[in-house]
Amino acid sequence: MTRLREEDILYIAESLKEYDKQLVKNVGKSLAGIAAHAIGSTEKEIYDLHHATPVAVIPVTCGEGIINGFSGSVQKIIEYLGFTAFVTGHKDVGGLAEAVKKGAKVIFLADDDHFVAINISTGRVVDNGEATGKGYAAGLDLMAGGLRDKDVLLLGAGPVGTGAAAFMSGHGARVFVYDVKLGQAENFKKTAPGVQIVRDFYKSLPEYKLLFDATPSAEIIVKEYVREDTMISAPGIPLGLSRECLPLMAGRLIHDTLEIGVAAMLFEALFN
Ligand code: PYL
Repeated sequence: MTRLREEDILYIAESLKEYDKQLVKNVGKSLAGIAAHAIGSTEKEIYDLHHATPVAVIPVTCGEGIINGFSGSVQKIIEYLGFTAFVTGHKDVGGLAEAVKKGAKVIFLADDDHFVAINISTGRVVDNGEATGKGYAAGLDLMAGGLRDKDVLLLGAGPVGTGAAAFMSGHGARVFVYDVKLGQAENFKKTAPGVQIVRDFYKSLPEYKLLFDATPSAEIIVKEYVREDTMISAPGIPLGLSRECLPLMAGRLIHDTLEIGVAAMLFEALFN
């Protein structure tokens, strides 16, 4: 998992409204609508049932420590979705105690290896990787007008790819997975029924209109491999598209730093 830098996070809160407008224009639904689609629900159902659920975000100092702006950005995304959220004044164990004392029912916290949302009432634990995969797959489903009977090339057989494959296969897509570590793709196939393995990356890339980039590799997709109808859902950080591709992908690329993942985590943690 690529560790975010302060500069990756800096503008998230102030850009949320504009980013959401872009999602509605390009994908057809808002951040909340995409996250609700990821869990097979609707914004209305989630708000009707859970809008009063307080959420806490706990800064965690272990490992490489706090990323300035990380907890605050997670909190702002959750508030933007219409929920009450606060960052605990204390960190680590003190923050957990504070969150529970202040009545939080869902808590978000991240160390160097895991970013989770925990529903204290139900015991549900949601992993950022799988939730992000589902959220971005839901976005691709919406942007593509449905994935049923369509081929998707999934790049990256890790936790994000796992969540994505589950959603896409469940929505009728034929999922083809490539991973630079063939063994990882083979293990993935064992847990993801129906997924087929692709072995030659650059030979395969031009054959697919729908791409899902769940890799931490930068600039692996160059403009020679982008068709005028290519659609890419790209949770991977850094973005796997080369800069020269960006103008070619206007309106057909989904990519952000935390937004869709946090929204999908929250809705999955709330939903019983
Ligand atoms: C959750 C993000 C998404 C991509 N990479 C993941 C990452 O940067 N993980 C590290 C998060 C550390 C947070 C730090 C804090 O500020 O609480 N422990």
